[in-house]
Amino acid sequence: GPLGATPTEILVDGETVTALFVPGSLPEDLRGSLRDGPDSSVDRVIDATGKYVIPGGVDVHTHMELPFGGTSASDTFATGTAAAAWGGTTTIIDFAVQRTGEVVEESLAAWHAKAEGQCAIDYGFHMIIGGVDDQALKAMDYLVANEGISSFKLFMAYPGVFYSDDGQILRAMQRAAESGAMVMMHAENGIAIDVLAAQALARGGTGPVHHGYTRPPELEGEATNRAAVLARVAGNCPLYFVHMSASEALAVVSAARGAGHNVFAETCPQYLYLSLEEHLGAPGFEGAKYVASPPLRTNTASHHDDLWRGLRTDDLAVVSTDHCPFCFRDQKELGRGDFTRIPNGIGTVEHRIDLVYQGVASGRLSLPRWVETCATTPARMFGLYPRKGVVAPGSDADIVIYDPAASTTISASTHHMNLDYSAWEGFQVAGKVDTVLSRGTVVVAGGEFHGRAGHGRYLRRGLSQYLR
Ligand code: DUC
Ligand code: ZN
Ligand code: ZN
Ligand code: ZN
Repeated sequence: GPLGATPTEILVDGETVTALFVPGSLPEDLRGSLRDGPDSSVDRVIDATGKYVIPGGVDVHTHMELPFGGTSASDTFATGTAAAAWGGTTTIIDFAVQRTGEVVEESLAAWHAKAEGQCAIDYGFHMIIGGVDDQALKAMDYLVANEGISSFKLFMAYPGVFYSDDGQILRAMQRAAESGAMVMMHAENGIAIDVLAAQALARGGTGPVHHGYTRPPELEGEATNRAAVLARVAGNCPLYFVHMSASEALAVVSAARGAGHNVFAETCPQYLYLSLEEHLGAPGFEGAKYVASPPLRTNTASHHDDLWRGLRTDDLAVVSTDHCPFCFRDQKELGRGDFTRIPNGIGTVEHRIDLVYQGVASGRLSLPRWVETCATTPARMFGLYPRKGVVAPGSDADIVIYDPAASTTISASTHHMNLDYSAWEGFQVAGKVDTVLSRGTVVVAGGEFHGRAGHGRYLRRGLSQYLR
């Protein structure tokens, strides 16, 4: 194998990995059957010499078909999971949404109806609790015990939409602390942001760049600290910060982790590579392509470098995508003349493994950290390990063969997401997904898609395996 790899032979039976062998140690009867071909007990041999063989990627933050800002995220479960598979991701955890006044179990059923029979790869759900009340709190326990949903997202942003106030957050955290469920937090001070946004519009600041100016990193840092304090007061509630973008927020997580609290965080490729000036601040309405929350950060501070450091030190444990695509032509367009009406989101589910691998290619990240942040740790964090996130006897045969010698250029003209532009247009990528297996079935090989909608199954998850 290439640098840093351990040469290994992997035996798959049906949907499951059954054995790993040090090369040359394969029992003679098996080796004989490999040589003898089709009528032997081994049906197929895939030669991955010179390539990396890694566990299938686990993207724990996607929003297929999310209704948002009067429209819906453009990838369906069918198109989004196929695109994920193309990029070496074999498991997603999507966010089912409960809004104020809705019954949690009914909202969940509606999300199941969207995904059922549509997915090319296995999938699980977190639950967004948009209306924390007595009924929703009770439902949290029910979902943990009966539905395989062990994580709940709350929003400190988006007043009037998904927002929870501090009292609601504290109550949900107390509940989660009792059951061992994870609270996932969107940490931005949405009350202050709405004031800044209204002031910007009143001054005539209507373009996409104002989305960035009105959501300053201090307000991510403040909300992150407030959430960490509330989690502690709630009895050391397990707390996971989604889509961390700012140095100020990471500093809070580093301190909380240093103090031994059950605090974790993820970041996303857009916060590692893209900037407020270059992308959100692109001429005309181009910046709308990069409107997501939290926003891309300034490149005049050290956000990117700090986030890469966090990935190395494990203060950032996971890279997810927050995949939430909206087409430029007919969806981002809704916010021309008023940046607050631009649907928030970027589509990256197909490119996460490649984009994080660039950290390995450039020497910023070790090879094992690439696999940990993209597959192993997300599986452990959300109760899917060792079924997912590892190639080991008994694990699902979700396997990616990655060719470090190949390269690609990302483009909307070649990607598989249902999205009319790419936030990554022209990005030169070292390395390439070669072959992808989902539960023993080859879904991508030789530049062709062999997957099908409905192959993917719903995953019931246990509690996070990182809790103390
Ligand atoms: N952020 C986004 O960019 N899109 C959807 C929801 C969110 O929190
Ligand atoms: Zn969010
Ligand atoms: Zn999200
Ligand atoms: Zn479209």
